[in-house]
Amino acid sequence: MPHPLTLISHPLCPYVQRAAIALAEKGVAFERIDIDLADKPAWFLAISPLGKTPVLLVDGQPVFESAVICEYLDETTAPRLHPQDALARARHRGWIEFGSAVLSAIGTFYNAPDDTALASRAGEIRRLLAQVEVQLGMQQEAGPYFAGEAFTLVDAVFGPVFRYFDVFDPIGDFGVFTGLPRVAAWRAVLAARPSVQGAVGADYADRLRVFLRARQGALARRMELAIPLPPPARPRAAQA
Ligand SMILES: N[C@@H](CCC(=O)N[C@@H](CS)C(=O)NCC(=O)O)C(=O)O
Repeated sequence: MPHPLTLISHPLCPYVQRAAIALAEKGVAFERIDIDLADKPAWFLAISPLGKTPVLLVDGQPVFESAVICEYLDETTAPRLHPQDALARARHRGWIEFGSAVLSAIGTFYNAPDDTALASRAGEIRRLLAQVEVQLGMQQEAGPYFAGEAFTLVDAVFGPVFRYFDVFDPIGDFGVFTGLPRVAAWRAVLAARPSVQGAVGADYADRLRVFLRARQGALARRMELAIPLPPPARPRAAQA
């Protein structure tokens, strides 16, 4: 019998992670099915109109778009991860959209063809995160999460955003968090949250490095210098 909640996933997808984090925060059991986005199965294309993960199957009915999935989960299962107040909720939705813009900027960063573009795209990410820094400074509640003591959907969105930098940091100092102490503190708190940690597999960093190398851009070239691949296995000596 199929599980009542099935998350159609990809091991690296930050949008999938939002849903996985929301489910974990709510203590809801679910089945996760990873698919190959480079070779999308026909059954997946039949339930995902844009051919994108995540899709949440609820009793077999597909719900697509991560923000919509998170809203559905929030409307149907306690504890609420969105504020009760309509205005505060609208503002949180804005920051969730903003989180998607940061993800797009990260995509342009790891696809940068040369060092000049890489630096400029790192600067763009920093410019976006500087706006988050201002917002964190204006919150009535001072941390540790986006809106104070309670973990919200905005936190579920930014945990996967910050996770990229756990892999980028050893490659080089791109200055993305320089002078942004509130963002840096928020990143650390989210990295320690069990729901955020559990949203990816133990092989996430290795998989991301393989993905980044395949981009063959400036970041991949820097990786070769900073994190050399293990030497190829030596051919075995001919048997006597
Ligand atoms: N707006 C979508 C974005 C989802 C998305 O871009 N997913 C990526 C993987 S992280 C995808 O499925 N890409 C496959 C493709 O575009 O062909 C959401 O929030 O769910």
